[in-house]
Amino acid sequence: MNIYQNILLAKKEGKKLLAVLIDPEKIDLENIAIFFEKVHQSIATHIFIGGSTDENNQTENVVSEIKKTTHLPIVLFPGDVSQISEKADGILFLSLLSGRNPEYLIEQQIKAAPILKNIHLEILPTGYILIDGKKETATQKVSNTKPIAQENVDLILNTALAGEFSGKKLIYLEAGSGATVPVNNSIINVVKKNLSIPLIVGGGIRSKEQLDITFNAGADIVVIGTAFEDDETFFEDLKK
Ligand code: 1GP
Repeated sequence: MNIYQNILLAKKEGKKLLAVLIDPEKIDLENIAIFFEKVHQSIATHIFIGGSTDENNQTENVVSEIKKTTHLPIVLFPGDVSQISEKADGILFLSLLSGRNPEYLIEQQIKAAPILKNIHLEILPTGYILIDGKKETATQKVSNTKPIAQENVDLILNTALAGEFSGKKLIYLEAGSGATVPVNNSIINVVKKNLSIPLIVGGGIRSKEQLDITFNAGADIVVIGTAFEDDETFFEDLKK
C-alpha cells in the first residue's frame, strides 16, 4: 500500500496519525539516531521533512540520514522547489490556497513538475490553508500572504471545500510553526464534517492533551515540530 492508501485506511478505521516534523535547518545530524529511538517508542506514524527555508541546502543530507534510521514513511513538506529529495517516500504537493500569491499557488509547482516527473516520489496534492496562530510565522513572511482569521470559519471551510473540489487529496489547516494559538476545535470540527478527504492539522500543538483535543475535533493527521525541537522528553508523553 502506498502512503495515501494507508492514510485513507487509517481514516476509515478511525486510527489517528501523528507526523513528526523535522526542519532541516534545525536538526543536528549527530543527534538523529538518539532522536529516532524516541520517535520509534512513540505513537508517531510519519516523518515530515521541511521548512519555510533551507538556506544551507540540508534537505538531501537530512533525508538520507533519516532514511538509514527509520522505516516510517518520509514525506517532504517543502517550503519551495529546492527542498525536493528523491530519497524521501512522498511529497506534500502544496498549494497555498489561503493566500493570493501566484508563486505559492502555482509557480513553485510548475518549477517542481519536471523534477518530480523524473523521480519516484509519491505525490500527495495538498490544499494548504494558513490560519492565524497569533504569531507572525516564517511561512507568512516567505509566502508574503496573510493567514485567515480563526473567526472567519466560513472562509476557511469554503477554501477547504474549493481544495477538495479542485482535486486535492489532503487539506492541511496550518496555524504556523510555533503558533501561539493552535487551530480552534470548532474550525476543525466544521471542516471535518464537510470534507470527504483526510484532514491534516498542525501548528502550536505542544501537549498530549492538545493533541487529543485536535484528534477528537476531527484531525486525521496531526503534525508536531516545535514541541519536539524544544523538549525531546515530550516523546515520553506519547509512548505507544
Ligand atoms: C508547522 O504544522 C507544523 O508547519 C508544526 O507546527 O512546529 O508548531 O509543531 P509546530
